Amino acid sequence: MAYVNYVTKNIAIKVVYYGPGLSGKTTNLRYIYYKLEPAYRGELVCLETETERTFFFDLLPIKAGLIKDFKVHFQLLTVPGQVFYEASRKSVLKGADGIVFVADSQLPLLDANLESFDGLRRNCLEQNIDLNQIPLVFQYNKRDLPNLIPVETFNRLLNHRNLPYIEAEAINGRGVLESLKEIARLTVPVVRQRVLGEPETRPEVSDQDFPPAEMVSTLNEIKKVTAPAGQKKGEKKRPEKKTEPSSPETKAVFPPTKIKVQSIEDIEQEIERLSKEFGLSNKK
Ligand SMILES: Nc1nc2c(ncn2[C@@H]2O[C@H](COP(=O)(O)OP(=O)(O)OP(=O)(O)O)[C@@H](O)[C@H]2O)c(=O)[nH]1
Ligand SMILES: [Mg+2]
Repeated sequence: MAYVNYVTKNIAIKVVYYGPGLSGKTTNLRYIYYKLEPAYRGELVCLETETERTFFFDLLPIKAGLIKDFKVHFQLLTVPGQVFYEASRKSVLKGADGIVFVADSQLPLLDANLESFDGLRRNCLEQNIDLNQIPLVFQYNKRDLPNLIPVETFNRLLNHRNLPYIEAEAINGRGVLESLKEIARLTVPVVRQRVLGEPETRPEVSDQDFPPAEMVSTLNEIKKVTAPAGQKKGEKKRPEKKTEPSSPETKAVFPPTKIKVQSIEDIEQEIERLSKEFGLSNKK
């Protein structure tokens, strides 16, 4: 449930990127981080293992315009996909307002996707989230690779509610902002209704509302972002640059903050600090 601060007039909407290990969840956040103007986003905090796999979660707070006179912030979080981090996934899901399910489109990973979605169903149940109601968007990622799961198969097996789905190449940015936009379009009306008591019949947030025009350079420009010829799949790149989007303007910004986690307290302190920066408090 979105956090609302009636004094500072802030609303925080929590969106969780969920999916199997290595499906590209962190890559989504990294791309969003690199594409948004610094004025519209906080730090990208990545809690990683030594091998750059997500350990607890990644967090990226972004500012996203107004609902009435309330400032809206999205807190984008990723779960760690590796099977043994089930407890982390469960706790990251807590209080989610929306979910982007990032599936890995590679054919041999069909079972991993289905298992992850089953896990999502289970964890939602435990967190009192109704997976049949919560805003949910499917991102079928890694469409740049060969041997793909057909979109129809994904939709038949996962997308029973006939929800928005986006074919993506997160590594090149394709589909990343579209997915964010879709989940924003689904979550904002629900938050409006639940938090501000506005009727559900209210039209969904329009393209003009989110993202604000000045938030990204231009959406059209973003849609055109593709990997330059020198960075096609299979070619050697420096490993630490592997997940970074390749557009030239991204080089000017600072890299994400990487935190090697010592304890749960460290994590809570980080969230508190970032929330304060955005005029929020994480006390619910
Ligand atoms: N070819 C290709 N590779 C991708 C794409 N998106 C992500 N990757 C790569 O897949 C690998 C895993 O990406 P991550 O974003 O770290 O995956 P994750 O889902 O956060 O993984 P966990 O944190 O372990 O759950 C990285 O090497 C990415 O560069 C894509 O669209 N195409
Ligand atoms: Mg990750």
